[in-house]
Amino acid sequence: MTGFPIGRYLSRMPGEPNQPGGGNRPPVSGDPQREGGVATRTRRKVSRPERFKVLLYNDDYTPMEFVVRILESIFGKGPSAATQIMLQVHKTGMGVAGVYVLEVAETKLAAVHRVAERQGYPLRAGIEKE
Ligand code: TYC
Repeated sequence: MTGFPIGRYLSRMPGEPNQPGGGNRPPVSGDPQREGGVATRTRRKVSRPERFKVLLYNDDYTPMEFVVRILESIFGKGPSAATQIMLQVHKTGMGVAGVYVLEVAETKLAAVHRVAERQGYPLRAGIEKE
């Protein structure tokens, strides 16, 4: 067989087929998490980690080409998307460079400030919960 056997890792409700040692026994009445005294599931939902926007702010001194390069190199945007985001920031004062889990957002924010500072540009960025 080729490919990843994803079906083996899916949790099943009691009474569904393919339970180890189970087959099609009926669920133990009154407790949907149990089958024959064995816990088959501890959570029904996997919570999605919180996400954070990395924002870029406009200023009068940072060159447009530099902002486009940052959007390409740090945020993985293509040339067209990077230009659009840069122009959005230029025209409206702010734009979203990307959305990430907190640790990644913080790392990208630090990278923006590091490269801008190194070039002597006053480019500002921030993080906001989605
Ligand atoms: N306003 C800048 C200029 O005219 C360009 C710019 C765009 C600066 C986006 C910062 O986040 C920014 N050179």
